Amino acid sequence: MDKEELKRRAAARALEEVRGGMKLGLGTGSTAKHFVELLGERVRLGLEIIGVPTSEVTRADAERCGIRLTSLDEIDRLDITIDGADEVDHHLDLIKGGGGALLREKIVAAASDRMIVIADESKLVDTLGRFPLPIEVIPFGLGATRRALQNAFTAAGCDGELKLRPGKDGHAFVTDGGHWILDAQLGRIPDAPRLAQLLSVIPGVVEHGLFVGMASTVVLAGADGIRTIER
Ligand code: ABF
Repeated sequence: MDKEELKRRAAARALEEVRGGMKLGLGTGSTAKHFVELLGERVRLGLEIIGVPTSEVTRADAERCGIRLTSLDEIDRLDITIDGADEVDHHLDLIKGGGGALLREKIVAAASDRMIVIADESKLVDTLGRFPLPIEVIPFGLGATRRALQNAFTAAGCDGELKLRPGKDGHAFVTDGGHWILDAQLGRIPDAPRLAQLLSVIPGVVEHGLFVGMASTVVLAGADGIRTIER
């Protein structure tokens, strides 16, 4: 089956959890985009919800779909965030940020009572790390930040190259927050919670793409049907 169809099915399953009056975090990426489109169809049929987008791309998509939007300055908590992922392991820990929106995605997910991750089944892995781990950094002092990151990798039992994510015109990719992204090619992250802790305390690291203990449900769509894993 076509991968886009699988992503749309996972999105449709997550939509079943949405009720009128809910406040929703709206994820970023191609799978989350399917969710926003399906949600927009329900909104046009009268469903009343309000959303907080996790990126400027999602903001534009949601507005186009007629979804009412707000911000975390206007409301305290969200009922559910629905978002994609680059990798999911069996503990429901995630690598996110391939789309460059990890900072807002993590802020929105942390403000949500539940986080539902939607993906096609190819995203499920035994051990995180084959997908390069995105790390959002401040441009100032990049060399020092890189060295601190390498020390953190060693302390967490992994090793790998750091590549500055390229953007357009030969410049660095710039996130919605005005930062850069280093992609860490680790291959294997034996202890994701430990690495997450070590990365979080490095000055110069704004946020990293390890989402540990945040997802409450993962909806995986495969050729044989949909599988839901709950925390
Ligand atoms: C966002 O989109 C990101 O955190 C993740 O990088 C990406 C997944 O994209 P897709 O759904 O297109 O595979 O959720």
